[in-house]
Amino acid sequence: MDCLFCSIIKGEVPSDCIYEDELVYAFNDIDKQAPVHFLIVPKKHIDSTDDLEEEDADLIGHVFLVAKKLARELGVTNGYRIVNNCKEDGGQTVNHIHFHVLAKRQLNWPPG
Ligand code: DGP
Repeated sequence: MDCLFCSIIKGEVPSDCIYEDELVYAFNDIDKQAPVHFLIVPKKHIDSTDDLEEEDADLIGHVFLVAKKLARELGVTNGYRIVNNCKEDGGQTVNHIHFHVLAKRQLNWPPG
């Protein structure tokens, strides 16, 4: 199965990596929507949030703790947004679960 984010995690496709551990890989988004905009991608291939299983609960908790840690390290002091687009209506374009972290500008609500 061809998966862009699996290829990025394996280093087969270059990326601007900012963090990696045994569970997740984080890199700057190619299509930046805020001064800080990176993706946290579980190394385990899961298509979307809709495909999560009970056994993935700790992994997703870890994603959020990594988001907090990286935001702090990047000097984010005024808040941030974590976004997960799920499947077609949710606006997901890469079918490997991932979490956007956006910061350092006032973000709008509601989303489009
Ligand atoms: P989503 O629409 O939620 O599935 O977000 C996918 C994001 O992935 C989108 O913001 C652009 C980003 N992206 C797509 N291809 C690449 C790539 O090759 N490198 C990087 N760094 N980001 C990518």
